Amino acid sequence: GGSDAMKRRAGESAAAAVSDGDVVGLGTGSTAAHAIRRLGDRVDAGLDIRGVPTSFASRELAVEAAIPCLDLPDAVGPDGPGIDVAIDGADQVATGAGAADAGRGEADAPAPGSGVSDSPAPGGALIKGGGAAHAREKLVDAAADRFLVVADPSKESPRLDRSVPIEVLPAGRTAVAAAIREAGGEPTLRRAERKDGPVVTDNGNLVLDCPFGEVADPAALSATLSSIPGIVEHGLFVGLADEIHVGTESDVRVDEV
Ligand code: DER
Repeated sequence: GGSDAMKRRAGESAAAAVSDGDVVGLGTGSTAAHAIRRLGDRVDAGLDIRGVPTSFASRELAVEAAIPCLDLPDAVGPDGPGIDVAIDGADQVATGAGAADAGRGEADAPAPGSGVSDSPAPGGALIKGGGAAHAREKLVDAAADRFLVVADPSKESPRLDRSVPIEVLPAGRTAVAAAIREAGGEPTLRRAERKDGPVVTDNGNLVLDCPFGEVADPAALSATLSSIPGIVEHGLFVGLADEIHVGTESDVRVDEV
């Protein structure tokens, strides 16, 4: 639909930011897929890059695009080349005052009218995990020197208020669900569409989709979730992004985050 053209503009804008010799984190989802396809065109034209896929799906796309790939452990470990840039989508991007406090707890947020600049904290706040790939995505996106988010305008919101995907160890699902309720979430097991039973991630785990209402303090909720035993990874990406490329009706907007 219309938004596919906007997703394509976003993905191609980020793909243009990749330099010869780069190791590139390849995100998951339909917007990142546009970046991967454009990188394939650039590889055809002589660009020398190595991709680091974040899922079975993004590896398939990279193979189709003839982008040479590195496995995550070979890219990110102390002897690896490191990741120069990662390109990845998001389910939601905080753009309002909430983003300003994303990297700070509420307590540190400047009092209204205090005149203290509410400049957005570096790295912003995202919700990811719609494609159940956020565990490896966070590894790659966090390891990258630069993390470029690619999105259409429907992903932007003043504050984060979408459901947060949480990857859980299957054995831990009931204990984790209880802990998530304690933290104010309403966990539901993500059902598969073309398979009986739940979605199983590339890592063999399950996904709980957890709305928390409006997330006033993404950094605090991120820390709370990360402390719950049995959670493999949650979809709050706080303070990790460097730029967001937003495809619009006729153009693309690139914002520092
Ligand atoms: O799984 C993810 O985090 C993806 O980035 C995803 O949620 C965004 O997918 P889309 O680009 O197809 O909207």
